[in-house]
Amino acid sequence: MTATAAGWRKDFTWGVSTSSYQIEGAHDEDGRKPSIWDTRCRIAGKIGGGDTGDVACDHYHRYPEDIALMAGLGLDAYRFSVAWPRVLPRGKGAPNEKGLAFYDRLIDALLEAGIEPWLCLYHWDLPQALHDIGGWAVRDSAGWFADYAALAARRYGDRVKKWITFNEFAVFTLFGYAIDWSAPGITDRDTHLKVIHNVNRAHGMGVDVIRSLVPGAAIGAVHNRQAVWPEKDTDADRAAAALLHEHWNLAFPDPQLLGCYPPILGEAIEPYVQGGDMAQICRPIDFFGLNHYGPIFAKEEPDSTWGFAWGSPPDDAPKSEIGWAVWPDAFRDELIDLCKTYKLPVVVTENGCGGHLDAPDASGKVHDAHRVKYLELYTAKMREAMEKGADVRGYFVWSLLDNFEWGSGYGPRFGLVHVDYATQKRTPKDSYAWYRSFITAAKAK
Ligand code: GCO
Repeated sequence: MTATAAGWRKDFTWGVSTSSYQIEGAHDEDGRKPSIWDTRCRIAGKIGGGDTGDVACDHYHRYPEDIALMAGLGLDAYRFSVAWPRVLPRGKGAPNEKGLAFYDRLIDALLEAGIEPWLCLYHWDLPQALHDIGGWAVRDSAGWFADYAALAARRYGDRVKKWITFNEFAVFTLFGYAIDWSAPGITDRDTHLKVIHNVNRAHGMGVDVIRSLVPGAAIGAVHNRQAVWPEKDTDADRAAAALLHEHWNLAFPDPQLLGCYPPILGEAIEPYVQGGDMAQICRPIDFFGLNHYGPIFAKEEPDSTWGFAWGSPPDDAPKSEIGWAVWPDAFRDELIDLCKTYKLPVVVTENGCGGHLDAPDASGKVHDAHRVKYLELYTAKMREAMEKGADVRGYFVWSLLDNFEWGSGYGPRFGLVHVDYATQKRTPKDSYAWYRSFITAAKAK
């Protein structure tokens, strides 16, 4: 299916994405218990500015105002994540009714505003209580996730028909268990391998649960997927890029959609694979969620967990204000490659641009021409990919609001809407107006 000659497909979904820990706040309100990110934020030196998600964008209380901002864009859909420790404070066992009721209110208000809820079950905030008994490193974790998925499916499945099991499997596992850039900050090869396999098993079990409990559900998984290039054109950096490519781009989509691990990782993970695991992991899903910002770079790092480290883009490469490579052709090529490799419809579940300078001027306006330019470039390349046959069904900007950018804290701003964290004042940026006009025009053709 491709873009119509005159314009975008009539059923193309335009949205925005957020995540629970990055925007909700209310970290200990109404029964929510700590996640591994609450714990990490309390370890000195781990988060830029010493920031935490304790308050974030106070979305837990301000969601009506935020939904009004979504409606102002003319959105079709909103992708959010459920905070596992809000609905199951200890990760399993007794649900927290007040936590469950928050998402009832959110979902009902979205539907009232004519915005389709896209629910992601896991956007990195594992209940600390589960980590304390082994977390993703123990095989029971897949069952804990399946039980959590069942709770959400039974509670929300009458109103939510778009389901995502995990956000960015490769990012939270690599950064959390091999590089110490994310919670829980472990750097151990064997633990990382167990976590990769158990998260894959959890995904497969989650798909089965949602499929059995939510009639008509469209189920997907979200991967941050992009080209991995060597920082220097040397054998060592090329080998580093090949291994990071397996970790970043293949360790999850391949077993989930092709039924096998990529070669180097496959050999390393073999000791943790038990009979029936691969069939449990590889379950039919309905869309491939793609988060994409730009290509990433690898360099050899002999003393690291896997022998590779994060490299830098070439000095002359176009970059965003936060130093990420801006490479629209790589986005086009990624979309085309994905469709050929996995033969699934693709939904761009995150694409956007970080900035440091977004702030209201004397007249109170937030001019973010850099973000408008990025979004223009990337949506044009998405259109080009579709005209070359890529089956792309939707596009969600990361993000509606400036929010907690993990290890960087509140420094980088990705929002179409500026948030003054001291006052919680929301100010739509120029890119908000651009997106609203873009959606209006795309729907008109
Ligand atoms: C990710 C996450 C988001 C980030 C966004 C900017 O891709 O890391 O999905 O939570 O905030 O992508 O880094």
